[in-house]
Amino acid sequence: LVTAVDHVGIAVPDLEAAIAFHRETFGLEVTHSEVNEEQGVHEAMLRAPGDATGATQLQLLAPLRPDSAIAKFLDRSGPGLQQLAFRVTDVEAAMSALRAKGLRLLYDEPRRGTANSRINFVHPKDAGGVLVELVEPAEVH
Ligand code: V0V
Repeated sequence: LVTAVDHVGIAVPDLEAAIAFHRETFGLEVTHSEVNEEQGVHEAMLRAPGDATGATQLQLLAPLRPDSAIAKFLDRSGPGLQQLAFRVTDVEAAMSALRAKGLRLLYDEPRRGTANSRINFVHPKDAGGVLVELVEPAEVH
């Protein structure tokens, strides 16, 4: 079902400040950044310099709007780990398999994630208190 840990997501109030912190403190490098209007985030993906393409990345997530998931998370919990994302080859198949085990998915159909991936989330109450994301990467050509 799961082929890799795709990324770990941290909610941050200020994306540029968080990028600078992770670059200057830990030497991480930004590989990608984008605005996802539907998800209400301005995000960046970072990786350790020794890691190959496809290795687990760190995702920094800043809110675009006060009613977004990240803004609500920051209000309730403050900055910190917000999600764990598993890479899958077929997000619909993963959704079906998890539904069959009685887990609640947040969306009926996959939505658009980072770099045109297809994503869904398992409700944190059904995954040990962790917001688990399923990511089917876009095909790389
Ligand atoms: C809320 N809860 C969490 C949580 N957020 N627990 C663990 N991790 C989190 N991130 C807990 C919360 O404390 C409540 O526990 C309970 O879940 C239900 O909370 P709620 O008030 O009913 O719901 P909300 O309004 O806090 O929403 C929570 C959910 C929301 C997970 C439904 O954040 C959501 O829709 N997330 C999916 C979208 C998302 O996170 N987008 C931003 C990343 P108690 O108090 O009842 O015990 S975008 C992204 O990752 C992209 C683009 C990508 O990777 O490609």
